[in-house]
Amino acid sequence: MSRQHAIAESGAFKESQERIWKSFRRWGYLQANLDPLGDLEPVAMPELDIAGPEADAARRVYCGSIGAEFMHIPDPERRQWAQERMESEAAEPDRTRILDLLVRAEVFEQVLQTRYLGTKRYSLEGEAALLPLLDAVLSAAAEQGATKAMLAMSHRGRLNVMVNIVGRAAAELFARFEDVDPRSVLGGGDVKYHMGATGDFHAANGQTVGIHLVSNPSHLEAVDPVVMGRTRAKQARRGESGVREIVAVAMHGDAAFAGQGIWAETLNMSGVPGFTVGGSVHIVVNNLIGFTTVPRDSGSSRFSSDLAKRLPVPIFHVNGEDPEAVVRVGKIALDYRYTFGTPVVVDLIGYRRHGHSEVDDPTITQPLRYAKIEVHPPLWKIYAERIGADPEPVIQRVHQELDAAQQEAREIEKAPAMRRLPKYWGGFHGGRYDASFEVDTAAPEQTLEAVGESLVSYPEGFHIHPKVKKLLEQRLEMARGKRPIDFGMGEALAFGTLLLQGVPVRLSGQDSRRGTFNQRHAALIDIENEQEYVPLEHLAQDQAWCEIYNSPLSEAAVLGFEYGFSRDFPEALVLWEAQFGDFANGAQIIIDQFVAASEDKWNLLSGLVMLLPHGYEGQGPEHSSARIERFLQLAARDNMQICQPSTAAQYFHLLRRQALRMWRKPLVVFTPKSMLRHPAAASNVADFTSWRFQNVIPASGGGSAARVLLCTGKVGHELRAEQKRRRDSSTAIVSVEQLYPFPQAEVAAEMDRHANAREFVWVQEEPGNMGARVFVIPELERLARGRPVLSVNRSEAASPATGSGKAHELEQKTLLALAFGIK
Ligand SMILES: Cc1ncc(C[n+]2csc(CCOP(=O)(O)OP(=O)(O)O)c2C)c(N)n1
Repeated sequence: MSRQHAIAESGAFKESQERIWKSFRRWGYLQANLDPLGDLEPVAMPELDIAGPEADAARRVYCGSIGAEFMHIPDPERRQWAQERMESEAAEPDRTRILDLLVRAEVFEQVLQTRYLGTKRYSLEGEAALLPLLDAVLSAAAEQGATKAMLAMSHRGRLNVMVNIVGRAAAELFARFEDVDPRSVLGGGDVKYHMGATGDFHAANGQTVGIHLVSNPSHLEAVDPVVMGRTRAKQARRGESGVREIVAVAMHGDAAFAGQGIWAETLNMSGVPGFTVGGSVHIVVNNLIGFTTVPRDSGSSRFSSDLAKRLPVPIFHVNGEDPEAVVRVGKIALDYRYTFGTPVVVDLIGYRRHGHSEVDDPTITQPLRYAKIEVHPPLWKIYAERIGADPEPVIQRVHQELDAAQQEAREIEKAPAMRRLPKYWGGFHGGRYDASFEVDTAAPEQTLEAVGESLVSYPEGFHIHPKVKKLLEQRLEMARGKRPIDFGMGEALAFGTLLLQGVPVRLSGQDSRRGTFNQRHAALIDIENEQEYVPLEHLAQDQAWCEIYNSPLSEAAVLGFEYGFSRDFPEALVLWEAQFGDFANGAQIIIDQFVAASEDKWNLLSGLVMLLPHGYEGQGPEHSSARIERFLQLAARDNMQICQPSTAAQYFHLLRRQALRMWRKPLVVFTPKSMLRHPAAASNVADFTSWRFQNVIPASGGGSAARVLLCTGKVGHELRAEQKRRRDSSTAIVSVEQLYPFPQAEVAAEMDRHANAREFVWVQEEPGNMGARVFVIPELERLARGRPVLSVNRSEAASPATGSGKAHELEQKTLLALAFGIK
């Protein structure tokens, strides 16, 4: 053979070898040995039907206990990284540590089962490898410089993780099982497998990582964006080292991961500038079942993790019965997060030893799988045999520890708090409203003028859009008291004055930077190069930070994220804006479970602001109503504030009040659309330099009216215009600007002031079954001292508004006429 021929042949040989490896890198995961019970059959792949030593070697790497998906990532550097980690020798694992954790996982569940028979605990048995996996992830995180990990997880294995990873004392958990202190949570509180917990994880290298296991509701995956928002806030507190120091690790059930849209929304946000957290580790605790539903019925693809492939991120499937492979994958995943700053997914495949909960019988629906599980040994046993270790001493020790914890639990009299709040929550209050919380929200005239001037300034040579230029000129006149201040400027002044006082501002929402109604213009855009300039970031050297983001077109995840952010930045004004208030119902789970109820359930506060454009303007059923009625139905025990400011100054004071009071309660604001520029809603500078938010704007006049109309929002302006048109002097119009907590004293004062009024009329634009009517009428009746309380509203309806602009006008005309007593 000629030399040249030999070289060519060896080149061809190399190429064919490389082709073999490529095939296995690309498709090997489909034939990997991932399911401990063997129900997940390998997929026939002609590309992998190759024999020979090279194919055997590639098969060993890619079709063993780890199935790696990374060839869909376009960036060659990332593929190369994953390939090298897969194809290099695994580090020697700490087998004693692994066995210890496996024993702890199972003994903990058995003790709970024996002592608290018939109680739901959502056992981890069948997925015991989750503990060594978390241990590997968090230990690797410690090596990378993490000081805190934010953990999200649902029910499965949560109690186990609380004790064995978060480091809560088992005694505290047992006390929860004993329900030692029911009186403290009458009508409130939450079940033990939803409670959050904080603690310390002791990493393999001896370092400590603080852990926050985030409180969550039953609603699966709803916690995902919350944990990301919390992570981002904690990272922001740390500054430059934040992304390294704080890492998010989220666990998911396989059925929930495949099915819940909020997770898809959260994933989509992971690379968007206002929402990144420098990557996160996601673990699918995949027992191949959801309650009674098998994967075939849970989704349309082989793996529940497939959704994650919408992003160029790696997915590592791993057989949960090969703990050493699991530990290896945990480290690879964590290192990937730190190297490339994206999400990474570990799909931990195991089984579920019992029913969905322990009171459920799984043999009714999956008799064959459960016949296998019945005789399947626990993982610690399999592993101890595999490594030739005697597990008995560990088992004994863990039993002794848990027995002692049981004894200790009996002595506990008060429900133990499983967490401590970070220091930055010191000084803030929850609970009932108290007048002592009130603060002065007025701003000095010079400050307003200075802020106003900065708001309209931009760098030399910046090419401003002519329409924006005009708007800025108007704003300058507003700041100088030469023109009434409109809503957009009122908001900018609220933000600006707060920033100068050291209060950071974060706002996100769809198209929020410009503003859906062309009203905000937080970022100015150079028309020649699209460079952006945010005047609110350039007020003063020592001002607080200001971040205003356009969000993806998602409601649930973005609201969840901002709620989470507010949880870890109580000193900031954190706002989420709906495009139209109507769309906030896409985030209903976050509203119900976190915004409205987190104080009641978990004693956790938030000062989040929701801005919800609301008002009947003939724009159809889905651009009219932010569903005031739904928020009012959620209101109880001063859990939040629900307001509809009708002037720019009211809005200004409301935002400032929210930031400057130490009372941390969510604030729902129904914001205007057409009223944004309406002269009646504009305010004078004097209203900003004095006053504070008025819960009720009293009627003008001396109190001699025969009828008193009470209302909230834009209709008040329309009623006043109508009154003027009619030259009516016998009607008084009162604006209720805060609907909840209902300002009883102020409303009562107004009603009493009109001693001769024969009747009180609640007027609203919304249909009778919507709006504030159902909530307000009983309140008014209580205060009316026997005088009649009537209401004027649109007829009850299934959808909030008509689709016809003309019909709207007719309705509105009738509504105003009725309000003035014309039948
Ligand atoms: C949004 C939502 N829908 C339905 C339920 C009721 N539910 C609770 S657990 C569960 C099954 C979850 O299966 P999976 O995600 O695979 O987790 P596993 O329980 O198997 O660990 C269901 C349907 C819920 N909690 N949340």
